[in-house]
Amino acid sequence: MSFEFVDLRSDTVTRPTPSMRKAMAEAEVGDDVYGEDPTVNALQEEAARLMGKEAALFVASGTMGNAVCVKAHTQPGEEAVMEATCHIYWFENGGMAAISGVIPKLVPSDHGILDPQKVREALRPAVYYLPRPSLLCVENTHNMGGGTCTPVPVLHELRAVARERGMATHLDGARIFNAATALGVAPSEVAAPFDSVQFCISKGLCAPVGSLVCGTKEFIEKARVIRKRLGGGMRQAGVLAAAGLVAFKEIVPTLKDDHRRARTLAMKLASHPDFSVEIDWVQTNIVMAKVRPPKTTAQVCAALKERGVLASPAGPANIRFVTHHDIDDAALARALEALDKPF
Ligand code: TLP
Repeated sequence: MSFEFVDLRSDTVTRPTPSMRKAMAEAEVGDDVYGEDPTVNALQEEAARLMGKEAALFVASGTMGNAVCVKAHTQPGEEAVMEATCHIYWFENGGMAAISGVIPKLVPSDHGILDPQKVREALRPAVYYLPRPSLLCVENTHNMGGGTCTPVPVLHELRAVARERGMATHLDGARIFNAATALGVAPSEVAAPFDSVQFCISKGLCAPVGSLVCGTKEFIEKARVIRKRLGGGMRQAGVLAAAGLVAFKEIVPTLKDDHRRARTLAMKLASHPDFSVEIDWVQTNIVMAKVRPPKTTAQVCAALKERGVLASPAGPANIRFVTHHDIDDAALARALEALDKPF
């Protein structure tokens, strides 16, 4: 057998499980642009049910899901308010500007958790010559915050702030099932304060491709038009959707194990001379470890690779480690062993 790295770069590296591959091979399909793919329809219905929304739309990626929602909620020249290190701002090629013509208003936070009062203070006054803040975006769990969870009461406070100004609310819930697992609530409770939510089946849920956008029936009809305009009208996409249906049943209940392994890894990193970790902020499947200077993140990632472990630099000082379904206890043990000595 060829050598396999312990790949902790992201939960996007997960591969479909054997039962997913079987479901994909056997999926009933049709032309989804005609609304005739029964497996896509089943996935969308189940996604809407899980999120407590009226309807859902299968899209190609989390990036497309966020882009469709930002476009559906805004007009060019308006402002979208969001946390300063969020994915929509940092990692989506300026899509909100290129596709929707909106400008971002960035609100700094503690580990990705927006403070409702700070959001209120960031909103420009309602004066005709100022860009109108029309959308509040929240990320839960928060990726660059280190997989942190915004508690449900705070989400409701954020919604209240947005409503004071007649703004729509969007949740980048790429990892909403991780958030719900860690918070001990149903995903629909995390989604409730939002007019739209996008979540990914292609991260910790192991499906190969795709995200779901959820909202009212009216919103989803608007989103469907935008998806098509972006080239995202897929045809026999049931082969992909089938994996998502398996993920809800088989993978979601295992996310707690990913979180347990992340915590074990975080403790090990915290005791390592070359790292520091804020252990209380390790809440789900992501560990942000700060590299102690003079060592650099590039040096440490290269040395980890030599020891069979992959992780990614995240910003100038941090290395991000992400646990997922393909990291079982044996793989975790290999990662821990690689951290037995200094770099
Ligand atoms: N995140 C990826 C990278 O792009 C950073 C990762 O490895 O974590 N929202 C959030 C919160 C995300 O973390 C990601 C992907 C997306 C949206 C975009 O999803 P995709 O990759 O499906 O476009």
